[in-house]
Amino acid sequence: MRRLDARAADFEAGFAALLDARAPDETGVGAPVREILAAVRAEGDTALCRYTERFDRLALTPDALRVTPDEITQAYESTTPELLDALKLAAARIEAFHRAQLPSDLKYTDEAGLTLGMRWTALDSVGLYVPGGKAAYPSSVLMNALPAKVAGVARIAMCVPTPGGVLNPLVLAAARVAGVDEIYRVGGAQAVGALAYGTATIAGVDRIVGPGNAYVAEAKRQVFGHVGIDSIAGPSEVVVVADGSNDPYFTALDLLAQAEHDELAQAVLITDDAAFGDAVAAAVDDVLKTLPRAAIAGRSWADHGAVVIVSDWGQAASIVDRLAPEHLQVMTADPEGFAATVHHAGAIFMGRFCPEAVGDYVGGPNHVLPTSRTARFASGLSVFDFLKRTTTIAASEDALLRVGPAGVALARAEGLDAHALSLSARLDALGWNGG
Ligand code: HSO
Ligand code: ZN
Repeated sequence: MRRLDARAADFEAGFAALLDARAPDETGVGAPVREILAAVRAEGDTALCRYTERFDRLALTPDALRVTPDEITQAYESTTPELLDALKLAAARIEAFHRAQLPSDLKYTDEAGLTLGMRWTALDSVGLYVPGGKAAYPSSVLMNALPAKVAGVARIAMCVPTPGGVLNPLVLAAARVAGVDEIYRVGGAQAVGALAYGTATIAGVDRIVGPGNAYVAEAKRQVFGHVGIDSIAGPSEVVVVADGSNDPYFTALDLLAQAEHDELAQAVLITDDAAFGDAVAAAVDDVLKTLPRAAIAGRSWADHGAVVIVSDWGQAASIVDRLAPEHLQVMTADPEGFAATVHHAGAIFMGRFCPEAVGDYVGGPNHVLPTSRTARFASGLSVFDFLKRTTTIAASEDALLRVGPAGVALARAEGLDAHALSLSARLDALGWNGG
C-alpha cells in the first residue's frame, strides 16, 4: 500500500505510480484469438465443440451446446428461497431504475417548416457473455440482461463457459429471474466468435456485452465493427473519500470489498485526517487476517492500494478527477456537495451508510462501469447500450424553398452535381428562380 501526502513536494511522483495502468497482460493473445475466430467463422459448431473440449475439457455434440429448460428449472428450484427472494428484489430494483432511464422520442417543426425527429428503437438481438470461474457473478447476469430486456431487445443469447462441465446454478437461476432462457455452455473467444458470426446452433447477434478474460476482451475487439460491443472491462477500482469521523473498520471493509475482486483491483482512501488514514490501514491489515479471499485482497492492497492525505476537499476532488475511478464512495459531512464537484467517476455512492456493495447488488443503477480511468469519456451500462437512434426529416414544398437553395450552393461547391440537381430540379418545379 502506498501512503501519499498531497501536501508534500514528492506527491506527483508517487501519484504517477498509482495512475500506472493495471491492465491485464494481453500480449500474445491477438494471434490465437484471430485463429479461433476464423475457425468458428469457417467451421461453425464443429470448431465450437473442438475448442470447448480443448479449453474447458468438455466433450459436446452441437445439440448439447444449449442448456436445456430442465437444467434451468432444476437450478432455479435448487436455489434457497432466501437467495431467490434476494435475486428477485435485486432484479425488481434494477429493472425499475433502468425503466426510468428510457428516453423519449423527439419531434418538432422548426421555423423553416421542416419537421425534425429522433426516435429510439431497440436492438433485435444481443449476446451476453458471462465469465466462468472466479468472476461468475449472478448479480452481473441481472445487470447485463435487465437493461436489454427493459430496452425491448427481443432476443438475448447468453454464453457461459463450464470448465469440466460445471455450471454455477445461481447463474442459471439469475438468468431465469431476468427472463433469459437461451443459454449456451461455451466460453472464451470461441463463444464471442459464435455470437458474432453465428453457427448452425447459435444464431449471430447484433451486439455483445459482458466482461471476460483477456481472450474474451481481445475477441470482442476483433469482432467489433461486424457487431457492436460494450466497453472492455478492466480490473475494478474504488476511491473512498472519508473524513475522520468515520468508523475505520467500516472504511477498511469498503476498501477490501473492492480488493477482493482481483489482484489487479485498486482501492484508494482519500482523507483529510492522517490519524484516521493510519487507523484504516491498521484495520485493513487486521481484517486481512481472517478474510477468506485474503490472498487476492492482500495482493491488490499491497500492490495497488493507497491512502492519500489531502489538505481540503477541493484537493480531494481534483485527485478523484485524475483517477476517474469506476466507483467513488463519499463519506464526508456534505457528500452531495462534494460529489457535485467531481466530473469523472463511473458511479458515486454518498453517505456513511451507502457502501459500494449497495450498488453492486441492490441499489438499482448498473454495476457494469467504466474502469481503468475510462470514466473520463465512458459511462456505465444502461438501456442506451441496447437502443439506437434514427433521425427523421419531413419537408413541405415551402420548407424546401426555404432551405434548398443553400443546399444547392453547398452541393455545387463540393462538385456534386447530382446532389445539386436533386434539389434544384424540385426547386425549379416550385418556381424557384435562383439559377
Ligand atoms: N464491484 C463489481 C461488481 C460486483 N461486485 C459483482 C460483486 N459482484 C464491479 O463493479
Ligand atoms: Zn463488487
